[in-house]
Amino acid sequence: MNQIMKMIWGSIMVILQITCAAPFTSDEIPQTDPNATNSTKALYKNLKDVAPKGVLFGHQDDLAYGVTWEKEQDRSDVKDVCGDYPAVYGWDIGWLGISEYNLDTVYFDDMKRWMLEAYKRGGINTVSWHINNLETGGGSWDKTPAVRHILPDSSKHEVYLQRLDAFADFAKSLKPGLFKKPIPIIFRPFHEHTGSWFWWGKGNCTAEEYKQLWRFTVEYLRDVKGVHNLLYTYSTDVVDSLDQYLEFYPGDDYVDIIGIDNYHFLKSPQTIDKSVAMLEMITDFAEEKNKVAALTETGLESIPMEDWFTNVLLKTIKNNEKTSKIAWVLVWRNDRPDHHYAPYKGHKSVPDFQKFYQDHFTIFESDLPKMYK
Ligand code: BMA
Repeated sequence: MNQIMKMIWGSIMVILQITCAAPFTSDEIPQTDPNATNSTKALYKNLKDVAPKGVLFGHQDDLAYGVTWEKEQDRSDVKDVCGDYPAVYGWDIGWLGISEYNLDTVYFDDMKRWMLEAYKRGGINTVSWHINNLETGGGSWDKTPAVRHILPDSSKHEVYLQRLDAFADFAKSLKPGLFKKPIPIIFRPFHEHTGSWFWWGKGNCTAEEYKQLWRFTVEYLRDVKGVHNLLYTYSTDVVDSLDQYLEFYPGDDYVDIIGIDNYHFLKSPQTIDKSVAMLEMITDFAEEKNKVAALTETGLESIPMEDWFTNVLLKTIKNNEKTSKIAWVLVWRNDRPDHHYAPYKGHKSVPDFQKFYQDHFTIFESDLPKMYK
């Protein structure tokens, strides 16, 4: 090879190395899916990076309605009171596949539009699933045992597959542009299972049945339906110990995010210690497993305590180095004056929420780094 050819060949090799270099190291890739889309991998890595630096604020159904309004373009009760959107948007797909709208009357077409709007502004979407009892057709709170009936080779398995197919279509349809891959979703099915109020909860199914259902769900969505834009969140209700937390844990390869829902011990400053201990427990476990921890649901219904956001919630999260490592906190929906978890215009908790917003540790949408790059 003459000198010029050598130079050209050398340059080609350098370009190839740059363009083909794996952008993620092996422990940055979500363990549930090595073939996750690049933006899903990026979201996972960026959640890990941002977790110790601050806490993302999330709100359920934020764009869909507020205490005194519904379906107003670009409106959000959170934005009404602090001028910024939440960083994390919670949605629920209960009734997907059997109705055009979910159990709280949010139309799935609207939900998809809002999810894409949130993504385009840089926000993050997480989806929970108040799925009907597939044995009886009743709601999630119908405790008739159903898990064993929807597992493979059982009487209601086909019905479960139809629901999963509907979710796979939903997840794959969330494309931000014609030739773009669907946007990442943080999927949080079968939550609060350490309590016994849902049909997938303790006492209504065995831990083994729950694990089988979870693993089947991941494998079916990923391997049969080819859904590669999901991060899976395991979230219990409040627990006393790591053993209790892990009783239903389906395994490291089936979970990306270590979550906990905690309304119970965040009702007053008196129980902060218990909440602190639980956050320490999940951030320790997440660190050991190289995963992300999150306070996946909380809130004080109708916020009768004016300083709840700073004096209970933020105090718990910022309590110490370990508690500070949760990636996000999500408060539940703003339905009506006696059932809302974020403030709305005129509510007495607004001044304190503004302090919470201004605190350097809280991250709202406009503070977010680029989560998909
Ligand atoms: C509950 C309440 C219900 C709602 C359900 C699912 O906590 O908010 O009104 O239907 O969540 O979103």
